[in-house]
Amino acid sequence: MRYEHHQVSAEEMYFFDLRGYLVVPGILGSDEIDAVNRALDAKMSDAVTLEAGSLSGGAENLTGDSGRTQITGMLGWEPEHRAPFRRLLVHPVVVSRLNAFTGRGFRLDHGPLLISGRKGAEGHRLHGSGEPFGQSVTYHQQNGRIYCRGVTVAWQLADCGPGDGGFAIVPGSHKTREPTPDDVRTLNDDMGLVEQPVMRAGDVLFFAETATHGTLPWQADHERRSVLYKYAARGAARAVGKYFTPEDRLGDWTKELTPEQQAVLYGPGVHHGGRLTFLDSDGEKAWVVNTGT
Ligand SMILES: O=C(O)CCC(=O)C(=O)O
Repeated sequence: MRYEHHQVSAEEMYFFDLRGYLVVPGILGSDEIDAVNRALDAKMSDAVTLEAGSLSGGAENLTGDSGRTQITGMLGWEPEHRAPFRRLLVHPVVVSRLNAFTGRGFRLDHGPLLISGRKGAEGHRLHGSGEPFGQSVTYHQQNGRIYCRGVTVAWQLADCGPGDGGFAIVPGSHKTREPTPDDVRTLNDDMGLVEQPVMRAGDVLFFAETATHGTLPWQADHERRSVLYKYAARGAARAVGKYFTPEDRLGDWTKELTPEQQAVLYGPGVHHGGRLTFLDSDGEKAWVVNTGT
């Protein structure tokens, strides 16, 4: 596949539209990967390990001897720990892809969330599908443009080799209009449809939330680390909330963010009376654009 890194290539558009996900490889260098991992290491004592069974939901092929380990709240951490997560929030490669996949004015709906686990950590029953209709995440395409209402961006901080487990998806399922058989969600009989994309630390994964996806039990000797940012189209709301501005939604600390970082932290809505700026990117930098209305 041809990646331009600085813009969405025609091949990337085709791949995302066809399969409902896309891995853009090699975006973070080893220094950047180390910076994120160091920040996570410093805060792992705050991480929560879920109870085994809570996400596998009784599916035999997804069971494990522990639940997944997770941590959130990174954007508000102490300055030395939060800086890498704030950079990733509006990474130019993300901005250029999300403008193409969700439409302009995309926003962070929730996250970031670290998903981690040691060998034997359970999987997550597959969820999401085109049927029933999911109004907050639906996938729509019109006049050569993609309007995917929920796109998750997952930064890989550890390798996911063949058979390691971790993120799994039914490619193409973001477009299905048929109910998903329960045996696919549990992997009792996935008909060969479930795929675990192979990724390396530093790669970034985009996936349509409406696609049928979940987690396979972690099988590798090293710890899994994936940090997920859940973005939504401007008019879509997934996590509920009654506030609009970044300060009202998340707290005063957002005042110290850059204009680019603030631009993605507003609540949903399209009639905003000129209060919003949108982001643009050439893949190397991202900048705010005044919307005027
Ligand atoms: O990366 C994973 O383990 C899957 C995450 C997932 O299922 C989700 O974000 O809804």
